Amino acid sequence: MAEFELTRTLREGAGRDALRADVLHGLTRMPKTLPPKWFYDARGSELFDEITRLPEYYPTRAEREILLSRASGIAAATGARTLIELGSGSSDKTRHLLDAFEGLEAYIPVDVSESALRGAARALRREHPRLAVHALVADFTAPLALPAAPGPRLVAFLGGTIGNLLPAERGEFLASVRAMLSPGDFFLLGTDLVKDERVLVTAYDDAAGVTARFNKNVLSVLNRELGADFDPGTFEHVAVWDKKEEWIEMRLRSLVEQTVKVPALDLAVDFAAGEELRTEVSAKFRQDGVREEVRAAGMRLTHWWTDSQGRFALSLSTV
Ligand code: AVJ
Repeated sequence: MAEFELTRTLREGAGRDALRADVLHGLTRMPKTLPPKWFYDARGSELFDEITRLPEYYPTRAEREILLSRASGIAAATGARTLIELGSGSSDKTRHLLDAFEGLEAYIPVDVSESALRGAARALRREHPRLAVHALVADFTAPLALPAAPGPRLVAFLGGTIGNLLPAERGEFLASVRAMLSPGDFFLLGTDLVKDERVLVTAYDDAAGVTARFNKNVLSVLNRELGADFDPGTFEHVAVWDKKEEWIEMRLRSLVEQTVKVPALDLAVDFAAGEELRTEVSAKFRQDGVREEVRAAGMRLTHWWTDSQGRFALSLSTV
């Protein structure tokens, strides 16, 4: 029997309230912003999946190369009996780890999407019948109450998603990861690395226009969830490299002067022609920066692995 436990820590309607608060805050300030987490409705998740298969979008393949080549090294370095994965989604990347972790007893996937968690937990229990799976429906950017599980424990945050947090949010996030760890536990982090500007911009502005559709999809989310009347056709996709911050910014540029209504918030939002709405930052890292950020959160970097082309890194830290 492919059984697993599932714990919900999100109260009913929490997602709706958070979306309303984010949209109200982001669309009434200058410059306008929206947090990237609202990209991922069913359609957005599909489009992101398509992005990971684009020739221009290297991070997924680069991280997979490291996971496949280093899984047994990570297992040996940590001796983990429990794997906790933050933002686990479909748990696709985790499979590369699970196959190498012979001593693993428990897997705790954490995600806001209950449907993704159920699908992943069911499949993993089928492939690893002796593994205890306890799925946690939770927002990992808030402090987590984890189920009891045997140590050493490895907390993993893969995919470079840490780059979607702003520096202050990153500090808070790393501090909350630190709070989950006991002595002997580890933190495995995936980070995309600073590289040639053209390679970076192209990864976020692909020739087939998939990333443009992914970016504009957030407007459809606002239309559906808040009754807004965004016309995605009146916005264009923009990807720029901010040299100073060392992050990619995705924006939506209004092609015309227009007013958009958001009835659920009793809001009318004016856009000037050419005005840009920031929808995502995707920070790129260097080893020194990651070491310093984990240190500031009370952890110590012990391992640093990159793919053969030096585009992406997995790092291991401990307390
Ligand atoms: C969610 C961090 C993997 O920032 O690269 C892909 C999201 N945005 N293309 C990233 C994304 C545009 C992605 N991650």
